[in-house]
Amino acid sequence: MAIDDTPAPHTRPHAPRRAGPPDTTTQDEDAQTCALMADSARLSRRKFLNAAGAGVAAALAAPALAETLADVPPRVPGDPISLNSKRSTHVALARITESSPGKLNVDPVLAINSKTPLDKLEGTVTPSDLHYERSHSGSPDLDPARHRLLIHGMVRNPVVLALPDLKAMPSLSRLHFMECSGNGWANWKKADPTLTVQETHGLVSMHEWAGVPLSYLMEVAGVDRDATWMLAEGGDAAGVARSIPLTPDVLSDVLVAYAQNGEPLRPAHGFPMRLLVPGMEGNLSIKWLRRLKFGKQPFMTRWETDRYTQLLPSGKSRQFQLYQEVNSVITSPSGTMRIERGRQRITGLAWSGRGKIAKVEFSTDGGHSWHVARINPPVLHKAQVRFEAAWTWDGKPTRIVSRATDEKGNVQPDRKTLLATMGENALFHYNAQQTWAIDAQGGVTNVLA
Ligand SMILES: Nc1nc2c(c(=O)[nH]1)N[C@H]1C(S)=C(S)[C@@H](COP(=O)(O)O)O[C@H]1N2
Ligand SMILES: [Mo]
Repeated sequence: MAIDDTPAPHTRPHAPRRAGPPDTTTQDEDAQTCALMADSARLSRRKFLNAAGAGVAAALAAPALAETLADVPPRVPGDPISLNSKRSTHVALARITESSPGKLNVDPVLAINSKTPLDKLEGTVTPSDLHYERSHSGSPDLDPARHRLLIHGMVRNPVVLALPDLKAMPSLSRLHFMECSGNGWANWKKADPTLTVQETHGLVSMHEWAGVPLSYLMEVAGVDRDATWMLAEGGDAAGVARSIPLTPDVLSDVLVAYAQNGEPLRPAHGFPMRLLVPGMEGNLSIKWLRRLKFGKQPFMTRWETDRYTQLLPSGKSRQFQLYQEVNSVITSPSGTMRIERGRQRITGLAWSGRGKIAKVEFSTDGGHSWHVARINPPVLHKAQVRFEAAWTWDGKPTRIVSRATDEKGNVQPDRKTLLATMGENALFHYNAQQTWAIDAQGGVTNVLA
């Protein structure tokens, strides 16, 4: 199987649509063309890197394009200027609902979450309306004029802040991923071959968040130096509340956010304010935030004595498994897609709650041999990166898989390694390498390695 690591051209490399007589190219000719294109792309790699575009020219040069736009529709007057731009009518993007691990597309009334369409997105930033949602008791639409944030406990000056108070404080904006600890949970025990990557991995999203650093609020309230834990509580009916250890990592990264992707938070994501705890399980990022309490030990809410504990093979439960460990997934080709023989653009996302992504590798032979994928900059702290690689599929059944490494040297485990320590009873923090099988017809399915 031929591998080349040159960036894929931004064209459909395989049999572009031609004007004029019907396309009589056979599959074999196409395969040869693709091999030629791959060769010329490889040859021109240095040129491509020096001057963007050389690889594209090489790819375009192979099957001649007809020099006419005769079959392109005529120009027509457009819609009037609008107050909110809509997606193209040719584009369908939506989250999907889930009621329990792998039970998908349920009536929204029964759903506990909805998942991001990772298979249909590009780059790294998730549009706000497609950010996955996990709400334990619905999404209240709070009145910002009446909402307050109380900061108390081991502090010198307890304070009650309204939204304008927060907005008057120094702010920061940062790009961070957010991931539910349940992401990947459908694959703990078995691999349903009908699942898409949205269904297996859609409980992760990435945004630009803006708000006030926690460390600043701690100064305002005069938090006692001996405080080591913080309780964060939401204003929703369930009153989701979590204890967060005041580690250096937390003190430097946590925000009380009021904006997401440039606009005020949307109600489903915590309007008018939420905690953002980068790199840690999503449930710590308390939405509709109304209380921060400082103390010397965890507050032992039911969310951490029961709900978010992790059942180990020994039958004991682990409490406070907070970090979202290094992870990656190939988003294309991925579950239920169909590929054609020839040149492919393999692409996906990688992220780590421990810091920056250092490397992403991919395998097109089920993990026997690995190649380094190209990472699109910027590579940011606790942020997703997009990786890409060019691959020529020879039409034989195989398996593709990715593996990320973070700057701390953590390597995404394969399934066997993860299960060796966690067993199969665990529900959260499934970050095993994701394998997609490709059959002789080019059909792509979710499998366990
Ligand atoms: N108050 C409150 N905060 C909450 C939740 C909730 O139900 N209520 N869900 C948590 C969980 S489990 C996750 S994964 C994230 C999801 O945030 P999102 O819905 O904006 O994606 O919010 C967390 N914060
Ligand atoms: Mo979650």
